[in-house]
Amino acid sequence: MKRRDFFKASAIGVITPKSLIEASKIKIPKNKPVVLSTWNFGLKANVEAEKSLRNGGNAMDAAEKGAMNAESDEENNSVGIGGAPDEKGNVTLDACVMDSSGNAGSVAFLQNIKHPVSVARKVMEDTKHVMLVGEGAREFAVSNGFKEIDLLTKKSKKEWKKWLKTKREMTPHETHDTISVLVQDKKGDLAGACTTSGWAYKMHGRVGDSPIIGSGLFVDNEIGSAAATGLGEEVIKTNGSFLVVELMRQGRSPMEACEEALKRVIKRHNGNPDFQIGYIALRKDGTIGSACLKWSFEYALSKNGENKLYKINGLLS
Ligand code: SD4
Repeated sequence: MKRRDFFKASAIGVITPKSLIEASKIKIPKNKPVVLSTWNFGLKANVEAEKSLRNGGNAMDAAEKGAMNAESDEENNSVGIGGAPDEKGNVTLDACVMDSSGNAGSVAFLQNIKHPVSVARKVMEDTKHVMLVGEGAREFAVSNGFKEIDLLTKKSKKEWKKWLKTKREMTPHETHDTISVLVQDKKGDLAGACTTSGWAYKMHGRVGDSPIIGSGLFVDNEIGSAAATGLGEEVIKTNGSFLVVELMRQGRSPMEACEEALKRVIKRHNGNPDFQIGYIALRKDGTIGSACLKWSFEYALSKNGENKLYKINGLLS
C-alpha cells in the first residue's frame, strides 16, 4: 500500500492526516526558555527552574529544581513536607518526571522522603523501571542517600487532628494543589515534573494521577508537554495529560487541547462535574495554554525574562 493510500485508509474519526502536526515543521525556539507551572507557588518554582537553566541545566534539571522548591515549602499544604496527610495521619507522596528522550520515572505512596521528584528522577535514570511504590520506593530512596524525615509538620498535624473530629469528606478542590512544572530549555527540548501529597485525608493507600505517566504528566519532545492538577481519579480515567499532547499533535492549540480534554470529563459527568481539574500545556513551538473545569485556576509563566501569574476562569464558571 502506498503511504498516501495508507493514510486515507486510516483516516478515521477526528484524526485526519491533514490535521496531524508534522513534527519536523514545528519552528523550535532557540535560546528562549519557557517555564510553566501550576498554581501561585509556581512563581517561586519558576524562579528556581530559571536559575537552573541559567546555570547550564537542561529542561529536566530545571523542572526538577522547580518542583523541589514546592516540595520544600512547609507552608504549601498539598506538596512535600507540610502536605496534608491521609486519613491515618501518614503523609504519602506521589511524583513523576519525564525527559526529552521520552524517559519516565515515578514514585507513588512514598513516605518520609522530602523530595519524591528527585527519587522519581533516580528511578528513571538508575533503574530499568518506570515506577516504584510504597516501601520499595522508600528503601530505594534511602539506599540512594535520601534522608528520612518526618513530613508531618506541627501545623499539618494540628489540622489533621481537627479534621479527625468531624471526618468531613474534603471536597477535592479544597486542597488539591499539585505542582507541575513544564520546561522548554534553550535548545528547545522539553521535560516536566509533577509532585503532590494528593487529596487531603485520603483513604490510606490512595494514589492519584500525579505519578501516573500520561495522566498527571506527559512529555513528547516532538510535539509538546502537558500536566494536570485537580481530582486525580477523573484525570486518570481520561488519561488527561497524554490526551492533551495528542490533541496538540492533531493540530489543536495548547489551549484548545486543554479545553477538549476537559470537555470529555464534562461529558462523562452529564455536563455537571462537581470537582476541579486544571491542565497546563506547552507546545514545542514555545506557545502555552491552560484551562480548568470550574471556579478558577492559576498558572505561573516565565518567558522572555518575565515571571507572571495568570488567573483563568473555569469552562463551566
Ligand atoms: C491528586 N491530582 O492526587 C492530585 C492532586 C492535585 O491539585 O492535583 N491537586 O489527585
